[in-house]
Amino acid sequence: MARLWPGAPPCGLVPVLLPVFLLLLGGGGAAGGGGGGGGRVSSVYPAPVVYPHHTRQISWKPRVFLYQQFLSYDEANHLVSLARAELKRSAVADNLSGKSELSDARTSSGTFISKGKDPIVAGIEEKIAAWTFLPKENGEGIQVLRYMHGEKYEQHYDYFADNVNTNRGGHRIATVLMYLTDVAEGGETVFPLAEDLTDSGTNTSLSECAQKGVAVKPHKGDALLFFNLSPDGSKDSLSLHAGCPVIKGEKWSATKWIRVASFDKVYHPQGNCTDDNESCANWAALGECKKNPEYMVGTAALPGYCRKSCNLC
Ligand SMILES: O=C(O)CCC(=O)C(=O)O
Repeated sequence: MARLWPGAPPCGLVPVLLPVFLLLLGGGGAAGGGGGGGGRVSSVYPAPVVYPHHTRQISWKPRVFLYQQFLSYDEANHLVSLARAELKRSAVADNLSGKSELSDARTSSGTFISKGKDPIVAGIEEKIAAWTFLPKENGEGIQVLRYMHGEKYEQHYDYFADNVNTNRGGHRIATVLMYLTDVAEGGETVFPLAEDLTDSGTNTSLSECAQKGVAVKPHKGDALLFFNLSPDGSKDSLSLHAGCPVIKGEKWSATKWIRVASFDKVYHPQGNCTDDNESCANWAALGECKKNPEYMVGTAALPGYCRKSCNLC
């Protein structure tokens, strides 16, 4: 059942041809082109360049695609260095209230990076929009995750079960998952319900967890795109996926969740002075404004869900 997607570059000529492409695209010289092609190409580029031939279809049900060498090594390293000092234990959204809470199902550490935080982050976000054909404004901030030995994200969906998290931009239509490191063993992303197009039998280079479905092995710079909603907008139950436990090494990844509509526009009839959840007052009384400021108060990039109860206005 399990199928492995190797990380070898799709075309051996790419490193040779890349500088020529970049020159033709006007990005030439030391700065190079769009950063979409070469794994070790440095620097930030003026316009996103996406190479369609780098993309492979992993599955059609659900729709999953792998772009090899989507990020340059410099871009991957940059995301790790921005996140390293800010890591906190990852949380999941409660199915009813939508509130972030800790769970044994997700044991990584992570942090969100504000949209457009610096030119490199902005460049990556441009490139994601160019690849997915989905507007930049529909994207959440990139979440960088670190998985140490044994850490994992058990099977889950990226669309929401609650009605609170959909207030801003609706469901997560698609997910772009970028691998920021290689992983010696384990740490694969697996789609247990995906239709296997090949009859490759058991692949022994995959961990036991990954053999339970169609799996992708993390390779630094590669990116996965998968759709959580079907083309008719309904939830795609086949999009169930998991991050397998890391067995050897450390896994760093960066997730960009993309909504159906704008995540940047927050419509509040009474300005921003609102509570978006009926439990906000209770949570504020329990000290959540201080304990969970990203959700309650918001970040520099986005307002939180309980601004009124946190006395911000
Ligand atoms: O780390 C992985 O491979 C999976 C991560 C994931 O499922 C998510 O961020 O939604």
